[in-house]
Amino acid sequence: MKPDTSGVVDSILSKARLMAGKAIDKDRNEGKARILIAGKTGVGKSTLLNAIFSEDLAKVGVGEPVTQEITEFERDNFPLIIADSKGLEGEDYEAIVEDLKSYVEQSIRTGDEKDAVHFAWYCVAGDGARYEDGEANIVQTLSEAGIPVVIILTKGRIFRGDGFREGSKEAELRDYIMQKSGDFIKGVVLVRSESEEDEDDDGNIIFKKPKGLDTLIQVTERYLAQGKQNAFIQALNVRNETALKLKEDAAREVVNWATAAATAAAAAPLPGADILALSPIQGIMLYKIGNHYGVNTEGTNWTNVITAVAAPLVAGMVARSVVGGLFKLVPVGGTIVGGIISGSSAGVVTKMIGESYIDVLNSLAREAIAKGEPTNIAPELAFNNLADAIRRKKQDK
Ligand SMILES: Nc1nc2c(ncn2[C@@H]2O[C@H](COP(=O)(O)OP(=O)(O)OP(=O)(O)O)[C@@H](O)[C@H]2O)c(=O)[nH]1
Ligand SMILES: [Mg+2]
Repeated sequence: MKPDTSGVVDSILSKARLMAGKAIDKDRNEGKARILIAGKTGVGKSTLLNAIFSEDLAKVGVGEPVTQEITEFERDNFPLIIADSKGLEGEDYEAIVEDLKSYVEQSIRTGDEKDAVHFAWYCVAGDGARYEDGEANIVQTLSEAGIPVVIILTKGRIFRGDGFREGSKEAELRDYIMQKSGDFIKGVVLVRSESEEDEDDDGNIIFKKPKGLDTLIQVTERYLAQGKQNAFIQALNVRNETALKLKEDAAREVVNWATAAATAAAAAPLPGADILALSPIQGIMLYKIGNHYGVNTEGTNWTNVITAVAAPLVAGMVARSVVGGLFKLVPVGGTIVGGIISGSSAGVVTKMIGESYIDVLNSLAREAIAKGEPTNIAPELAFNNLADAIRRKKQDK
């Protein structure tokens, strides 16, 4: 007779559910990040947003005019709100400044974190345009409202590496801006948001790749309000190396959380525990990691996914074990002995699943980028590759 472990499994299951629930609550409370983007018409705001974020919010999002000049774009299940300040053309800066003032004051007045503006990108055309006093006024207004501001020189032509080339027109404009607004900004970043056709010295057509976006992502992440970095990182598309790196780091934090949670949930050494008891934690882990890489997992049955993914980790007769609701774990990294699952081996299994998932998503993202394909990853593809990766890892052992 096998010992009846159902009570133990139930207890792990309820602990795992509790921990998964807490992780979701934390996300909810941290909420969305709101970025205000402003600058004259045609300066390249929409193009920049498309180059950086994984959703074309201005196209797919619901735009709600919140003041005369400002429209907010938002979408369900997307952690970013873009406040797009339109109509900065013409000479009527006073009205615009007043409008921006009342917008940011309104968001401060409610005192509600969800109404706050967390960052502002002020765009100036880098291709020879000027930086006007009215614009400096806007920047100062935003800064005095406590919003971190970065000035972006768009349509940059002359770069050195990912930044300015000293002596260039762009560098001159930067120096002028620093002199005017240096006290109110976190920096001036030069970007080229879309690749540009040019001619080399022999008249051959060459393409200059987008530039400066990695620097912009770094600066923004660094100065973004506490607790909002995760939302920002999640909203980035994977095309920029910096974004991919930040996503990987954030995903590793998720794995560390889940590893600790699984270890704690299965605190006592157990005679053969059900890995499915940990599926709430592992499901949340995969869900949160996937969010960073644009895997749309709405409606996913996580227990099924975890069952499929963990199958290679389960000894021998998978079908019987699944039917019985009990998994006998095989040794992973030598830590699971004789079907006993301790807290630490629950952690080892969880960590292995999480790290494999990060590897899988990183390579899917890189493949899509190399082929110039859209980088949203289909969940079936992600889960199949994850199951394959785990099977391969197990064979290597
Ligand atoms: N060469 C080059 N062209 C750019 C760049 N960014 C934007 N453009 C072009 O500039 C034009 C205007 O870009 P948008 O992104 O629509 O400008 P916007 O600021 O959103 O304009 P409004 O929404 O009207 O305020 C488009 O034709 C873009 O293709 C860039 O980095 N380099
Ligand atoms: Mg636009």
